[in-house]
Amino acid sequence: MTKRRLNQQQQRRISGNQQARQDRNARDTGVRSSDTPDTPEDVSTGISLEGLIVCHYGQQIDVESLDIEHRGEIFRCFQRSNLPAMVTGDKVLWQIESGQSGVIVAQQPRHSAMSRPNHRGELRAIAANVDCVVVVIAPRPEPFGNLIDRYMVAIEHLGLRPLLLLNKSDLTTKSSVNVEALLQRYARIGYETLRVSSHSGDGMDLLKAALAEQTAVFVGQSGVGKSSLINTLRGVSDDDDEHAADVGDLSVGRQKGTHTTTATKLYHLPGSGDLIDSPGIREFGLWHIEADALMNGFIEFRPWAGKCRFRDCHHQHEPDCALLEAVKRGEIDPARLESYHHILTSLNERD
Ligand SMILES: Nc1nc2c(ncn2[C@@H]2O[C@H](COP(=O)(O)OP(=O)(O)OP(=O)(O)O)[C@@H](O)[C@H]2O)c(=O)[nH]1
Ligand SMILES: [Mg+2]
Ligand SMILES: [Zn+2]
Repeated sequence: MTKRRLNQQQQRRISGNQQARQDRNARDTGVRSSDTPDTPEDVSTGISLEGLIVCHYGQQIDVESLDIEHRGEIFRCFQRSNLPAMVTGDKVLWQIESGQSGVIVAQQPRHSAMSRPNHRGELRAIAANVDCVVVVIAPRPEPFGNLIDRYMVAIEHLGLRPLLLLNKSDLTTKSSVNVEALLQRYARIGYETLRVSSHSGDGMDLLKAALAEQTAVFVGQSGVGKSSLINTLRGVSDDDDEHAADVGDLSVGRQKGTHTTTATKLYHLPGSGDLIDSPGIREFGLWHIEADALMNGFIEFRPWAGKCRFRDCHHQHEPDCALLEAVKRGEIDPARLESYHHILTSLNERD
């Protein structure tokens, strides 16, 4: 079955048709067409409108109308079976079926996507048309393993902007992992980092400024406060049942997240920009990449690529290894080299 994506000519034709229809509407009625009730015309002629996927749960997809017709309204849609899998953030063409429901008839081209592999190792988008990936960590739940490194490698390969965010700066912790030191490690490498508290508001203005005009997806472990951060950025209280994204307490005892958010959802930031909330994850498996590509994802290793004495150097105990020497001189954090080896081993084991 052929997957339907619009070519440029089709898109031009559709937007031309839509523009003509909108001009006609405005001329004939003198009112914004979104003020007019649904007409049978929408159904019978199958007019395609522009829309944005704002939430995707199983088979059901919420599409926000971007068309002058019904702008800002949400329609519960399903997608035609010949279309590729779509995700929150995808721009689509859709048609009204009845009332507030509709059908997606085409996917518009994506300029980017945040992706991760599924259990078969195939790369799957989790959010489309994303500019920035906010990797959230917190003192509680404690960051685990080399999750941050895996995220950073993936974000680098996908050509997106990473922002490492330490939330819950209001908590003082005696945790075994010193999250402040962890944040500093990435800041030293040159990554953009911020330290905030969604509860006290500390640093939230800086975060808002950093995300202006962007579509940012929030990722990380369950319970680090992704949904709470999005609520605070939107000026909505966590307790506002009608407008807030659901926020869930950590488990009693182990202080782990409780997987409160179950669907990836897009929220508009007042002013400019969009925020995408995603479910917390247990681990981020990388898709298959070669050692060279993995090394390239550790951005501070790049100046040393190809500088080892042996072309097939494994950077473990070989003489004149440029990476080991850089570690000795304090130019590479040993934890990052260890993390690189750890990821490489796990990729090889999986294969
Ligand atoms: N002390 C403190 N607690 C916070 C802060 N931000 C969020 N929390 C709390 O952390 C817990 C988890 O918050 P959520 O926003 O549900 O976390 P999440 O990352 O969206 O979790 P999932 O949806 O399960 O992935 C809740 O009890 C929040 O109230 C903060 O800045 N300080
Ligand atoms: Mg959440
Ligand atoms: Zn080497």
